[in-house]
Amino acid sequence: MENLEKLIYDLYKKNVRQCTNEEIYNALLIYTKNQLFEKGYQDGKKKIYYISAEFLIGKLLSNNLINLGIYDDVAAFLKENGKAIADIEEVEPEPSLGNGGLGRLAACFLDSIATLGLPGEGIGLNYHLGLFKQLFENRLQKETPNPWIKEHSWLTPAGVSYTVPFRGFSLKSSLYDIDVAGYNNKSIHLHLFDIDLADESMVHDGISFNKKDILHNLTLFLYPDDSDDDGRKLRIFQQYFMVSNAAQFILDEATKKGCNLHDLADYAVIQINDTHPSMVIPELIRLLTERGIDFDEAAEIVSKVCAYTNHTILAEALEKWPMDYLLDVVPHLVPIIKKLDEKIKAKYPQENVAIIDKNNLVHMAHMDIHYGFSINGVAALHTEILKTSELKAFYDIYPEKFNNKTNGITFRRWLMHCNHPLTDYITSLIGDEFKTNATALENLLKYKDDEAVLNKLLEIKTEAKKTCKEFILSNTGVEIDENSIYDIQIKRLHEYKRQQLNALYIISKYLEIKGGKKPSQPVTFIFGAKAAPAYVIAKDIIHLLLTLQDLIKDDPEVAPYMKLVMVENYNVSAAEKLFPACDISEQISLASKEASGTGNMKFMLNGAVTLGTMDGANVEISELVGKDNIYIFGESSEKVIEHYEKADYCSRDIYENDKRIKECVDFIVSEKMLALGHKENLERLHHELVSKDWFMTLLDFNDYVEKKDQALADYADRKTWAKKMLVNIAKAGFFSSDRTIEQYNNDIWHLTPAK
Ligand code: Z16
Repeated sequence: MENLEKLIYDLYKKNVRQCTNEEIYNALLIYTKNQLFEKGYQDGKKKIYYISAEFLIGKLLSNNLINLGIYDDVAAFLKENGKAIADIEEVEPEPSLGNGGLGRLAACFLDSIATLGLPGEGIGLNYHLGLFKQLFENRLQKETPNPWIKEHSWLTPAGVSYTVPFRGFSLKSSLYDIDVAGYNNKSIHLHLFDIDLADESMVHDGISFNKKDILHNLTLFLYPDDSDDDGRKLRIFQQYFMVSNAAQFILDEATKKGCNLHDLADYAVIQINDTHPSMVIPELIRLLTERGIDFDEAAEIVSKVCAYTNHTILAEALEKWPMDYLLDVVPHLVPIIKKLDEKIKAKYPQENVAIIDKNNLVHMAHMDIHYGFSINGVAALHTEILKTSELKAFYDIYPEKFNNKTNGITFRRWLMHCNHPLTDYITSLIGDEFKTNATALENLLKYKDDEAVLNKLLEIKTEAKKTCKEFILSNTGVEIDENSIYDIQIKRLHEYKRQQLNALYIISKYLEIKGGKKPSQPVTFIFGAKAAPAYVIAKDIIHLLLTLQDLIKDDPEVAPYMKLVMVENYNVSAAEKLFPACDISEQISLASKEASGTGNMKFMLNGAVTLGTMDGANVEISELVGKDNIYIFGESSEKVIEHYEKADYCSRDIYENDKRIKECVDFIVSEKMLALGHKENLERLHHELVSKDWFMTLLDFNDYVEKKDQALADYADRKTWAKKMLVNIAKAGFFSSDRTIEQYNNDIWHLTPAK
């Protein structure tokens, strides 16, 4: 640590003790970037280019120190000098370059690609103001910009620039790189393309800005509001800017290594993350034909390079661009897309597999499937649903292209970084093999009846709950009880994820307590969620939660038995404080709707027990831990799909025929609630639940209450509960993103690891 000490002195002419946390952070940033540079980068003939509109990387300092193997030394050095690394971490701004699961998955994947020594790169956009920062005002979500690029940051200008043509003008790009350290291995790059003229000063009134001023707004925000035409078009501008830069970059790199373009597939494989980067297909074809390759061969080459990952079956998330928009933004791609479509129509005349449909909409996923060599879903159930229902017509044509890659999470961030006490304890029991071979966690199973071990796990959990309590106090102003059960639902706010089901349960408990039935153990219900700015009902659900939070907190009859807290601006940093503290993990999406989920894995790894539906990766979790170590409820995905096919679900019938359900739903618009909350929001939500309830909340309510009551009751038997915790941790190894990436490499990418 002498060179760190020297660097700090050179920078500030002070010793560590006299420096502010900001100064130490900046010095550590420079120091860490140097270390990463010195360690070097992975390279190889063939590379994976993971193109994604989102990389939700979180703060990087601690993670980089861990992966460089110097975290303990740096922490000890700071401590000797009267500083705490946790306080230094607070200085780092969190980039919000993603919405949720998909963006965080991309970040976990980069960590695993680097750790496994695979030559690869991430390619995306450098959004200056990120997604948005969530504020609560008047018990409503308010959006504000999240500027994260300070004078010193993890970005390094790469000195690379391309010209990207749009209709009537072109834009010059600049590339910025972020190093992603492998654990005990070299680094890879995250390449973020930007424009030089991005003008943050054009943002006013929260996050509104002139959506037509592309020259200045292109990289300001991630996914601006897509509820109006300008917003949707801006998204096409962003997507094309991203993939044109990516395509030019990839061809450049390959050519430099001796590729003659005919053999591009020996140099590059592109993973298309959801349909956001799909225009890379026609763009690569355009560039190849410009370089003298004929159209049919270009299409064939690209089909050997591109692979597509599907992350959802929700219709509104499957992109279909109106041809007019494409003509308006990227007219030079239109003849290419039309030719690709004609080739398909000649072979497969059925309407449901066309790229361009009869309404002149371009189906991006269809283009990916026809002109890519692999399509994968992100959990076993999800891939099955793709094959048998959502994309059945394609599976019938190309069964060999379909494969499953169940998602994973990096244990470096989601255990070693966010939960040092648990990591150290596991290491003391089974050594540190699990850090590079996650399935070694199963060695913990031999302690499942060891009372000392079980007690220690409970002790570690209680400590984590105390730490989390401090975070919650500073974030929400609410003091929670560390001896209560922590029941947590943290994820984007969406009706299919059913935060409203959780809210209805809380209402039912509230009414029980008011009726004199006191629970034996206090419970804290914790939420964290951002809603899309234009998603009205999602914002109404936030309002319901914030109103309930105050109603309960200020009711002396109820407050001793339960609390509800909603964390403001839920993000990766907040997540790191919440996962270690959780007892009950809420994974309650309507079966068939959550492609995988990854929060479910983070909770399990940190010793929480899942309360969930048979959806996404919950299915695989339940198979691994067995029925004694998970609480499953709700209608099956087959039945749910059948309800949609027959259109026979009627929430009003349930509401009118079940007294308890009616009482809970009506409580949303009760006098007590209306006295605190806004009539418009609460009535709209009530109406939605009674007359539509598209995601079948009421259908699963009774089963949910039963299983949740059971879980809360079981918690009292501390030893049996601790055993459930241990089994969950021990079985989490399968969900390491190292396993996922190894499967991507074996089945799709075929790269040679550097190690
Ligand atoms: C997203 O986060 C996901 C899917 C999608 O189409 C778009 C976005 Cl921004 C999520 C899925 O909802 C989730 O189930 C999955 O675990 C995650 O992607 C990663 O695959």
